[in-house]
Amino acid sequence: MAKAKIALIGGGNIGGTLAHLAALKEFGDIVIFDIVEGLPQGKALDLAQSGPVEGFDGDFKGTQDYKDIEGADVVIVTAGVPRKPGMSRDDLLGINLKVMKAVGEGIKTYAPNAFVICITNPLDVMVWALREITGLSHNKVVGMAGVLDSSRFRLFLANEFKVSVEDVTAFVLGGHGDTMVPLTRYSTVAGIPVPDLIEMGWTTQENIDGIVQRTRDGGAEIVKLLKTGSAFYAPATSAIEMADAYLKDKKRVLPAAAHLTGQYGVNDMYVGVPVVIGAGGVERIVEVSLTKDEKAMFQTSVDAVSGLVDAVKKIDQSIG
Ligand code: A3D
Repeated sequence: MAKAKIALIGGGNIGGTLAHLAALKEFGDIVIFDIVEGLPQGKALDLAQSGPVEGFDGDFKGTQDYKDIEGADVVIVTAGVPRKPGMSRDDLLGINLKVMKAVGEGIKTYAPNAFVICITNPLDVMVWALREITGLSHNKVVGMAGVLDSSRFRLFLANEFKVSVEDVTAFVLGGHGDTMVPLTRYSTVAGIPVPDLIEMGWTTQENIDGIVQRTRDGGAEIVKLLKTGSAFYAPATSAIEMADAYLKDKKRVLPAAAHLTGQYGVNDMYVGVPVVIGAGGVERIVEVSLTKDEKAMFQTSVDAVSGLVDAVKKIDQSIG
């Protein structure tokens, strides 16, 4: 059976970590594309040299030529610029849009059958633009943010309850930004919803409000500490979970920035919602009922994404 081919567009902090994780999981052959000469080649060679110790085989290639991504089964896009302290994700719009144009053309030409996972910020609008540029079907282009945001939420809840992160599930809706909507009602410890845990005296509403806010600010907290870039371990592992669901047709239910066609009252936009990921890409959108307050928070988040989509259409009239 032919091995799968994974193309990583962008070989920086997240791209390098993605390559390492994909190799350890033996996903298949790995191509790292980056515009900085030598960088992807160096990382690919270094990675190949860890194979004999770890026991993985495969082809690892660094490149500046899109032809090398030809026939990729999965493409994960991190190309672009990350945030510096004081910057919002939206400040990256203009510069990363130009990057998406180049990347999108490359994917359209050489990997039109791939499952494409976008990580570049500002996420919800970049994945929308990337889909427009590639012309791929909407179910094959998805954005990674929800797995990361809910992983942060799970960690903070596990710490609060002093239980294993494995027993905490969390639910995050909306755009990847300060307006994201962590939903406590659908977040649980071993199936017990957070509001019940408050009633049981495990925590207080005040502590949960603090955790929700910390989740919303999760990326900024790390940018402030690192000073020269943004989070990369957790973002990479989150995208790998999505790629794994696709490659193994696992039908995982994961939060992701997916293209909505009326669900949650949203049309032709990418916003974070629960989806089912399997061999068909995004196979289903899971639409849960929301309370009036949750709907209002979700709408604020959708409006923020919609404003960025309009800005993109203004910057580049060939998109959208
Ligand atoms: P970084 O380490 O700077 O890597 C980005 C790489 O992209 C660099 O090696 C660049 O040389 C390369 N690059 C720039 N332009 C191009 C191009 N036209 N074609 C190919 N490669 C190019 O950043 P990073 O890996 O830390 O972050 C990458 C992106 O992910 C940024 O936009 C971050 O804001 C974003 N990010 C998103 C999340 C989400 O949860 C959505 C989390 C963390 C970071």
